[in-house]
Amino acid sequence: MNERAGVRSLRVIDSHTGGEPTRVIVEGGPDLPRGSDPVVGALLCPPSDPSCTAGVIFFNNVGYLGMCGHGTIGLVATLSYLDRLAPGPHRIETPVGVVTAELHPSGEISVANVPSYRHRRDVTVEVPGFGRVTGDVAWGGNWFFLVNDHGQELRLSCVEPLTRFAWCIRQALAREGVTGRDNGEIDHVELFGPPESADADSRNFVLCPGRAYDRSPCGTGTSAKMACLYEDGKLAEGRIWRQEGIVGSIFEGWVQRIGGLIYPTIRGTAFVNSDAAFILDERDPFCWGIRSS
Ligand code: PYC
Repeated sequence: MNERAGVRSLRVIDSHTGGEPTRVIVEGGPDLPRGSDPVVGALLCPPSDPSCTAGVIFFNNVGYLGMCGHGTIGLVATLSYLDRLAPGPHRIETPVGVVTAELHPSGEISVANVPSYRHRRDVTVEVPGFGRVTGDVAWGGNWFFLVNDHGQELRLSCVEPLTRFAWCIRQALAREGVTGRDNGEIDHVELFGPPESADADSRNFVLCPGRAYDRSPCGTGTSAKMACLYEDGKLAEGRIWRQEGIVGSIFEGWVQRIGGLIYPTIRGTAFVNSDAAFILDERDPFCWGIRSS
């Protein structure tokens, strides 16, 4: 709490993982923080499981995320910057389960994600203005609709039309009652195409729940993709999959099968790029952001 009456501050540390921003609230976090469109927030919480280094709730402008791959990489880079985390593996509690993040001597961070799987294959929806679109419903810590066949160009200069297209798909899924398991809302749409880099296996465009696009290759989306590839016999256990995102950054990933479940791991790098304090002045009517009615 700041010295001045009615004014409090919260400390945030920003990083980006392959271009996608993460803002970790390291001090002064409220119960339900305001969110941002492109920036994924990460509220640090004490873990309920004592074997975990930290608990975290990822959130954006419309709600919270089950898990966030790029955000977990950003969180680990932030905790390392604060000298709160040593190299090696760390269990991190998320709303959808415990993941294990490892800070490697190279500075890269890998995240062994929650089990991932395809829920429905080849689901076709009618997308007004675009026609019939077919994709798979898969879980990678969030629900995704994965589309290979779409006729769109996955270039950064096309993010406006890509956003419109993916948003129309999301609305069509909702209209036609297509959901994940237990009626889980499909709030991420992922389009795939050929990579630009000779080092990558695939390129993607991922639309996030608040209509922002993921600047990184999306850790949970890459997990969902790898689970589908494994189920199709197109990705062997332990084989590296290199997923390029829309800005050209790459996550490496692989899957392991344990006890009949598919566990994806993704690996990437995050850079801390600010260490700031927010001022929350109770006289400021917008100190918690602007709410739409
Ligand atoms: O990396 O899993 C991810 C993610 C989800 C939403 C934005 N990034």
